[in-house]
Amino acid sequence: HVASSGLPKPSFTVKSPNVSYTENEIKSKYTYRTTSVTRSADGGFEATPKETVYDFKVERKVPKVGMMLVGWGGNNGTTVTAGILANRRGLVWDTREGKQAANYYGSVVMGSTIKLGTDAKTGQEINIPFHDVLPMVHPNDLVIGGWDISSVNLADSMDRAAVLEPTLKSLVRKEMADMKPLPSIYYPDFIAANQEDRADNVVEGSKACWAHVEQIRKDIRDFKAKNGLDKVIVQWTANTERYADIVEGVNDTADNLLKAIKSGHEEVAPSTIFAVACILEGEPFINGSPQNTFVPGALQLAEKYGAFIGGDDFKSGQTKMKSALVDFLINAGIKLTSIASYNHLGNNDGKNLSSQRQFRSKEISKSNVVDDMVAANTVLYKENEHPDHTVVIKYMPAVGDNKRALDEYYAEIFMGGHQTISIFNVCEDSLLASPLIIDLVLIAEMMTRITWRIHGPEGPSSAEYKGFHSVLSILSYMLKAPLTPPGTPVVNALGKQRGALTNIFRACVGLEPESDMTLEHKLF
Ligand code: NAI
Ligand code: DG6
Repeated sequence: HVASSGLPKPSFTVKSPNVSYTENEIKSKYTYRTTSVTRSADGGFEATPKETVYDFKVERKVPKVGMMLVGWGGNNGTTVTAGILANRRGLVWDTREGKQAANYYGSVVMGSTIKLGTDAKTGQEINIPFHDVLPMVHPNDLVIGGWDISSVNLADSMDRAAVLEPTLKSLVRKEMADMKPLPSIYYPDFIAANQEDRADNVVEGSKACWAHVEQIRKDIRDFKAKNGLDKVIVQWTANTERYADIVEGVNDTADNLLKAIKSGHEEVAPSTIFAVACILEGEPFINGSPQNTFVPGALQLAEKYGAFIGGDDFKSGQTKMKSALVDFLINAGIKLTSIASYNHLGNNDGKNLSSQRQFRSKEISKSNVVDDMVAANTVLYKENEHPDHTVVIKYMPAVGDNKRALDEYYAEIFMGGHQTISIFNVCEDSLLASPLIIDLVLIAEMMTRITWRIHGPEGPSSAEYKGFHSVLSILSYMLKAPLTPPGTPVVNALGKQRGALTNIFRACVGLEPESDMTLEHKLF
């Protein structure tokens, strides 16, 4: 839908004195209602409803956006690229099950809907595509590029990944063969030694230096200029790195981190070099792997520059299931007592994770994902009580990208009984991760066009609007170990994460959060 102004035509408009549309902006005055709780002298709680009024402003012009992937030649990088090309060209290919058309299944933005409201005549729900709530970029329009330590072109690396059907690959091969990853930053100590034979496309130097930051900044600028882009979102989908040690005077503050890079300190990871380059360049950077790319100094730097960052580690199959199932069990009043999570996979990610230090990064991100749900239920769990939780990953080359995840959830039910849930989940790793890569880009980009200010009783608090906090915790739904602004809670529960995402988008067009009360169907 394109309006006469050339801007995308909204699929709905909000009729409210609090919402206004101009050619370039949607403005809303939104009352955020929360409950403030204090402890009273008798040990009880006192709950006070609280209201804060915000003005939100959304830029309507959809920019031309580039998506640059670090690890472009990997399984995720090649799969998401081929998927976007196939969608852009509306491809249909033969499979042994019949014809298959390109789609964006698995993307919240492209594949799910949001309830807009209730039909005034019939009382039935009206749902609209998530993508239509705000003026978002369409993934078909993304210009794709990136870096890899392997020089193999995208067509050949798509073959190496062994994810897509040959019939689809043949349709995108020509275009992908022309795509060649830029040389990348390679510090061998950070990824598994078994990756060394891929590293034939590297920028000179095997430890941090300022020239590396400059090189990445230049790559981003050149990519923008060459493709006439308004902005670029950079995403780390390269190998999982080991954790960087947090060392006082090295990576604990923004200034120290910059100094450490300049002096060639060995505790700076390639992913942190990319993060710093993006922060200084003012382009959003998202970490799709589990390592601690965002050392305290990098976080501080992002805040200082007001640059958007998000992470860590795509939440695709096993963990997504866990963050939905555990949310259900604990909210059902069932006392989960243990989770045993095992998986084996045979792709290059699995090979890299067969090395202990890289596995440890993944083990951490996979292990903390139920903490918030457990802590919230003070009826079932005492303070500091947790279900047992173990995470095992094994490399099994034969199964390739088709990860097998086996989970056993063991729980205590009524009167000392037990419920055991066993799940066998075949997670086609890169096909589950690719739509998340797209969602992260689209949502992060959208967040660069939303600004806010307080609207007090006397009117707006300032003439200026400002952006959201640099740490985009709104991306949590797609991530296993969501990064949040320092000192703020981490939410892993899938339902809550989706609620935050959809309700913030609704607020930007002046709509109330979706409460699911449906009183209109209960009180008449
Ligand atoms: P992959 O091993 O197929 O691809 C990684 C690519 O990164 C390789 O092509 C490698 O050459 C490249 N690389 C390594 N170090 C680099 C550097 N410093 N700069 C540029 N390129 C570099 O792995 P895959 O399956 O694509 O996964 C990518 C990352 O995403 C891994 O860290 C994985 O743990 C993470 N992840 C994957 C999920 C999935 O479901 N596929 C879900 C959650 C996280
Ligand atoms: C094995 O766990 C390898 C990992 O890289 C995962 O495939 C990836 O992190 C996805 O994990 P999950 O738990 O979201 O399926």
